[in-house]
Amino acid sequence: MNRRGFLGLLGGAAAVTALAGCGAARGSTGEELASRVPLPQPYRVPLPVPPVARPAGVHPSGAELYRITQRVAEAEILPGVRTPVLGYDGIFPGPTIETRRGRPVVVRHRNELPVPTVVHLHGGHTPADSDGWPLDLVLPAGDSRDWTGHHGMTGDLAAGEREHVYPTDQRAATLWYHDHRMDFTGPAVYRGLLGLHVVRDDEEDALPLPRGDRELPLLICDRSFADDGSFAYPASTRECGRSRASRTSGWRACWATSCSSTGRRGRCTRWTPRATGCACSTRRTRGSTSSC
Ligand SMILES: [Cu+2]
Repeated sequence: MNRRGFLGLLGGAAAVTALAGCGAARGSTGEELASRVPLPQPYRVPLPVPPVARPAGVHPSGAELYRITQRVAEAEILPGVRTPVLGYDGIFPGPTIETRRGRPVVVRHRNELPVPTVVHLHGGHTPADSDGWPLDLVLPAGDSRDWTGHHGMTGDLAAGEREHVYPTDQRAATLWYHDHRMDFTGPAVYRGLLGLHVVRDDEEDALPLPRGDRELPLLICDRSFADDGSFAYPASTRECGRSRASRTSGWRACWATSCSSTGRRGRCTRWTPRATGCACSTRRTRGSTSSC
């Protein structure tokens, strides 16, 4: 297979490998999850190039300051089809951050999603407290629920926002930032929480590489679409248990129920809702259960 054929296969979004995470998949790993909406012919949709983020100002440390708001939005990935996404600044992929070796940047992320998030800069040489350890949750802004039930461990919780300090003391590289929350990295990235972060340096400048309009960031990922245009994530419908809707902007967080009190013969007498952290599109999840 030549390179064009390989890219066409990946870019066509027709075949998706089932991803691990969020419980057992309905099928099995490696099974094709075909889209339920018609897909465009290969090479008929212009390559979307995410905007380059502009600094919001200067951080008190002197570093360039960027602000990104994570929110629910709709994207037109397939022509004429609206797809709900969890997006950095509401877009998929998120804005590209351009940095230069030796110039630190600070990225302040605000979480306006209905679920906690964690941001990790993949490939970044990052201090631990900015690196996005999976339990260093940024809780949804204004959300007072207890999200600390994961794994009996609690990380460094932040309410609504967190600053990530990137010293940018590393060679030129194309990095990417993405959600990194314990147990939910797969579905959160699938739903849109990813973006590019480019580091440049003098060594790269000296190479005869394409520049300006001829330098295109290329990010290859596969997605399957449900018949209503939403992303179809290959996960069990049982994972979220009985969902007790907490509707936020057309999405809801899911709740699993666990038994907190048992009576005779071990029968459960009291079920306690526990937030699992899934975010489900309500368009797909009317009824008593939700997929995550
Ligand atoms: Cu990563």
